[in-house]
Amino acid sequence: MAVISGASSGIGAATAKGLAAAGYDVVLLARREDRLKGVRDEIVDAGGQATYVVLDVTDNEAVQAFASTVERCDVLVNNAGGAIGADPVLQADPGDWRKMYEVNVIGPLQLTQALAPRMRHTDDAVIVVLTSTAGHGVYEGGGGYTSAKHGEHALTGTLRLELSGEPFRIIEIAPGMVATEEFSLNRFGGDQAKADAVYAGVPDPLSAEDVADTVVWAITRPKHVNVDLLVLRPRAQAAQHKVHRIK
Ligand code: 8X3
Repeated sequence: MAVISGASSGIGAATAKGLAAAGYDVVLLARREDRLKGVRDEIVDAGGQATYVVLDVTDNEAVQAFASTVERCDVLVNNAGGAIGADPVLQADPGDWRKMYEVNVIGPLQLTQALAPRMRHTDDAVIVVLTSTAGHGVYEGGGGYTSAKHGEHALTGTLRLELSGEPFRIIEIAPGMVATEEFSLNRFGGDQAKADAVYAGVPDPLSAEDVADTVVWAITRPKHVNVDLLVLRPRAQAAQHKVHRIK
């Protein structure tokens, strides 16, 4: 059984579909029930096994209550996360930074703490963390998000060290520019023009499905193969700041 957080849209939904197609029973977690239902229905209509639970990963009581209903879990994909704003450090709202730390670091921490004990039945437990290239470099206006994603990268690496010798694979996938329906829209508080500007003129940014393919590939490697860290960018993004745009 595979649990995927942030499964109501984007990379999380695409990963849930990919894992279901690979034969996993999937449990979809997210806050929005209408969206979860839609993803669940798509998976079931395609012949897969899926259920959903409405859950905010930053709410530890709810995370614990969910975990207490789980008997066995083989795969956990910590995907829920996101950015708020693009303000320079000197102008940024500390409240936004706190929210980003909560969803990108504390959320995965809580879900991992709650589910890891339920993954010990297998000799191939897999925990995937979707970080970002923002966890491996910084950029102007990205201070709150890059700080949180660096924190999530540190959480992932620490977990791998601490579970060494146990049958866990700890996999970090760090995508760069991915054009999903909501990431940039959420970042800019629903401002579609600002969200669109992020991808303007970029030939073929990554899609949610491109990232999901990679996540499913990493999970389905043999149990002795741990994809520690995989950085994934579109061809048009040679580095965080080096983005090829067609005028
Ligand atoms: C998203 C990548 O470049 O917007 O995680 O920080 S970026």
